[in-house]
Amino acid sequence: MGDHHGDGRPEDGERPVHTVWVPEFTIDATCVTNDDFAAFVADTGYRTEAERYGFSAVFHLAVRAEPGDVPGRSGEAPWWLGVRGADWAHPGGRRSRLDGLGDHPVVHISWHDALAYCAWAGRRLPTEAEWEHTARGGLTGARYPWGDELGDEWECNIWQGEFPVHNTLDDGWLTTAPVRSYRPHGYGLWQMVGNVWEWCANWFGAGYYRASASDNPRGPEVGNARVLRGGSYVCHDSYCNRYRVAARSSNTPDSSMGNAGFRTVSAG
Ligand SMILES: [Ca+2]
Ligand SMILES: [Ca+2]
Repeated sequence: MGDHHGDGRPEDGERPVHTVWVPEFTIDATCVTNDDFAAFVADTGYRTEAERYGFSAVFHLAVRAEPGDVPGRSGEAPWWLGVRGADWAHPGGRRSRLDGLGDHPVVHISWHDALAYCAWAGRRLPTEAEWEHTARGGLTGARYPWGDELGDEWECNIWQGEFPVHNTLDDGWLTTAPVRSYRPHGYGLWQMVGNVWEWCANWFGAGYYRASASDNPRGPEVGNARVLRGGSYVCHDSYCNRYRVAARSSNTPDSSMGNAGFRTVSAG
């Protein structure tokens, strides 16, 4: 695990590189889709945290809402807007629908929502170690699931152009892409990097790698934020090169946003 190249920001805690072992598990080849999540909601009547709070974070170019639904911007990341009425079924706000997005990853899902889905499906979230082992697809120390270079053809859904105002759509997508876009990596999984961030089970600790157990590490015992991995369609070298297999991020477990979802692993 960890950043073999020195690409990461020190505060993200991608180093030191260290060896871990994880027990055998199976993991979804793709993120949970809107169709998958709709089946869960139809069966259980579950309401996500974004639905209960009445808003979620939407990338500014993806907003489909009345002006009154968009009260303000955050100073730190003005390209993210808190949009009233944005939720998994309305990813851009009240004026958006899921039409044609059934095979896209479900978004506006908090960590708590992801756990509720997992409980229904008889699955669980991957630990951060399981996620990174999987993302590497059998390569050791590589930057991306397919190797060290981005290459001539896009292998993942990130941002091209001038961030955050002009996206050239070189990779085909402004926001989410269908979960089976591009090509699968060495283990046959799709889009471990790019498209949407993926929730992991454990708490985030920037200093955790210095103290991590080597046998099936499960993260710090306490924390404020849960781990997110893999980067998203908003990632761009100019401010966020976290579409690498070693890159780490986090958010509070009740947070939801239009560029984060999850995949599940076997519960056994
Ligand atoms: Ca893109
Ligand atoms: Ca991903």
